[in-house]
Amino acid sequence: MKIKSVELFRHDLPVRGGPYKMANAEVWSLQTTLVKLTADNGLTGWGETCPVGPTYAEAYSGGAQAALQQIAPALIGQDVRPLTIGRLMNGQLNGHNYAKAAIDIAVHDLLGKHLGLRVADLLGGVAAERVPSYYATGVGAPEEIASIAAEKRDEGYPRLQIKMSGKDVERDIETIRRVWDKIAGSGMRLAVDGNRGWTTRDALRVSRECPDIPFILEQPCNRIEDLEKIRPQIHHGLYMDENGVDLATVIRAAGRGLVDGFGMKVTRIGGLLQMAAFRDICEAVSLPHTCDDAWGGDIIAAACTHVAATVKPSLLEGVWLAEPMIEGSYSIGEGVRIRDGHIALPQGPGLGVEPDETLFGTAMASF
Ligand code: 0XW
Ligand code: MG
Repeated sequence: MKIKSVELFRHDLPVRGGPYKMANAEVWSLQTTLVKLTADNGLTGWGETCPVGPTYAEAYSGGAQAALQQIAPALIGQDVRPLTIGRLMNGQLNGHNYAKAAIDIAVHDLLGKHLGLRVADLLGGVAAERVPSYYATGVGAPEEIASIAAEKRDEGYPRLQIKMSGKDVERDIETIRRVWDKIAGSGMRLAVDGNRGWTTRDALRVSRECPDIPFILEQPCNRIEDLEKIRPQIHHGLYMDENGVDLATVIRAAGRGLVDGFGMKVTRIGGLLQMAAFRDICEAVSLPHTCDDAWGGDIIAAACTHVAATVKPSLLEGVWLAEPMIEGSYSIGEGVRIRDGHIALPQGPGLGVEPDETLFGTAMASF
């Protein structure tokens, strides 16, 4: 089976009740980029990449679209094989993992459909048919975030991530305390996500002033050097998110004992093949991690859920989906949904979701 054509589409995903606020981003609507691969046997595979605005990571939708147009012509006539396509893409463009990931996801979808296998089976095999999700609040007033925490606890989410403003550390500490008052004893786990926003001074203060609250600190500061600086002085587990840009960085961070886990994004690491390697590295050194993306519709949601279903369950921190925060859906059928804080693995073959292509209009580019 060889790739016969590549089409790129753009589609807007409006934020329900927007904006969604993080320390370094405030977004009302996200433009997602979709890749459709058609094979010489008529089968199709879909991929997606959707940066959460231009300031969350070194990624933005215009960059994804330009990178995909640079790579796409070289795909025509190639065998549908994730590893060889990955190497081929590296030969066309240096870096730009988040764009390559959309092609990698589409290749997995197409190959799964061809072989009659779910993507999770292509990635090694299913460990769980239903995976835990977690809810991520935006930045907000302490009392507002505490009431969201209570609501999500009651909905059955096993984990909550709260976003810190990075601007007013006293208020951030108050938010943590109020949230913990609501969830302590419930079994719900807590991640405090700085999204790179705190100085090391403020991150140290948060940890020093909340020694009694068992949260993990996620990407509190901007750089790896900042994490190194606070690491020996904090009382909390430290997770890397935005700094985990590739496998080499993950290997260094894990090997040196810099972190206790990762928040990982399928597109940031370069797609499902890289994500499976990341999963195996984490399992080898017993580090827990999430399987998320920064944003995206049902194709991204399915990709995250399929890889999460293959993770050793004791190491899976959860799968974050943008689904509760997106107005509308582009899927035919129900798509991938969170129920009682958990997600059922889509039934295959491939990703197990089909987009309604008519919603995307004409392709922005075809090869
Ligand atoms: C909560 N997320 C998974 C979604 C937002 O894009 C940010 C991200 C994170 O953990 O930083
Ligand atoms: Mg994070």
